[in-house]
Amino acid sequence: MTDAERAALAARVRDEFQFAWSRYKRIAWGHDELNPISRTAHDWYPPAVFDMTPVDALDTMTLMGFADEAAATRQYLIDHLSFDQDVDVQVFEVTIRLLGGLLSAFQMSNDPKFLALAEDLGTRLLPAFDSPTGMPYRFVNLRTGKTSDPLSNPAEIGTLILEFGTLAKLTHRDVFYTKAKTALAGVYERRDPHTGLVGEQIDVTTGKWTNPSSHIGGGIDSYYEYLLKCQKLFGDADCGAMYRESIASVDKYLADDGPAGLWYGVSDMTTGKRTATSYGSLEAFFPAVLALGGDLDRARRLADSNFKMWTLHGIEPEVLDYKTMTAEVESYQLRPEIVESAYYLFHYTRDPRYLDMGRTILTSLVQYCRTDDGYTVLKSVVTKERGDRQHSFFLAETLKYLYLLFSPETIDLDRVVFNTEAHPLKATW
Ligand code: DMJ
Repeated sequence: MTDAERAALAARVRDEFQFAWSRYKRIAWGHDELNPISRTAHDWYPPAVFDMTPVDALDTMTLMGFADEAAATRQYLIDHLSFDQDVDVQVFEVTIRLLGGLLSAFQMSNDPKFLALAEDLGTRLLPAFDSPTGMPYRFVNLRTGKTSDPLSNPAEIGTLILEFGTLAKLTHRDVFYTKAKTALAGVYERRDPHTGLVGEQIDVTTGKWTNPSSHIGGGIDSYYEYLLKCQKLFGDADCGAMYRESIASVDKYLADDGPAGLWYGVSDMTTGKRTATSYGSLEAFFPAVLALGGDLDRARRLADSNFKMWTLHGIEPEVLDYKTMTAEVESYQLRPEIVESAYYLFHYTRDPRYLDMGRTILTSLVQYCRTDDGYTVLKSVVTKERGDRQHSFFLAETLKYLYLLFSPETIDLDRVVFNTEAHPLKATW
């Protein structure tokens, strides 16, 4: 790919971001997300609104150079965002999207009002950690601190340390770091003593596993990502050791390496026995983590499998049986993970195949998911039937990673750590 072709692709992604953002603004401004087919808005926790799309999209527009739009969005958020709301929020989602977005807004703008908003939100989330194990309940009421739902999972428990840790460093309140690290280590300490694997569901009041299914997909995925990135961002050697130990088990029991390429399937955490050959659009983040962790060989081979999954129907399914190459769950949710992996692989290898992958993915997105009023999810990648949601992570992650893949390198991955919602964080402390 020539430099001119790359530049044209970056410009195209920038245009598509502007399109998706403008339709959100036109139809769903003042709400969390856009439903582009019904031309309606979606709020996560009505009657409260947390401006999910503007918070998630803000650092993407900043990186893309939409300076005036970013300034106006920052002002809007400062004037309108309030977390003093009587609603039960999901700790994980609010942390990765809102807390992560506010912290990157603070680091990019140096406006202390964003740190104040982040500290207010973080403080309201803290009661979630008051369980007998220190692992957080899934939901907490932002006004009363009342918690609910003890049946959680490694991803929701272990994907908090980057945001709470950054908040701790920036506010000098260690409590945020300590609580999130205790939670993360709580999952690790309960790994199976024989296989070293973790399961899919755990009761945070008893510390007992309630579902022993082990994999790298939804419910577990970003637990591994945060073990590694905790070491990168904070220099926390415990996290690095936990990552290395965990990934050895994952490679031993979950990797499925054969003539059809490298995949990661599902096994029972106690026996290590294979129970399913499922892999999907969420699992596609794993090459990025492997590359960041230094295992470029597996990262490259798994990124090739990602691309096979994408090209099977011209766009990836939510879940694929990689043995039969059939879609088990046919939807596509505008997910970013496959692009995230292409971006990391290109960064570390400079192999142009990842640019070509990015171009194919962009072309499919435009062909199948672009509507007159924004981008939408698909109900089926086989029939290409459309659903009705422009998720905030499409602007936070999918378009950001595509843009970063094609644009000249501006991010130093030795200094910047992306949270799992692609909000860049830096060790400025
Ligand atoms: C995002 O909210 C985050 O990337 C999360 O880790 C997984 N789900 C979505 C994107 O698919």
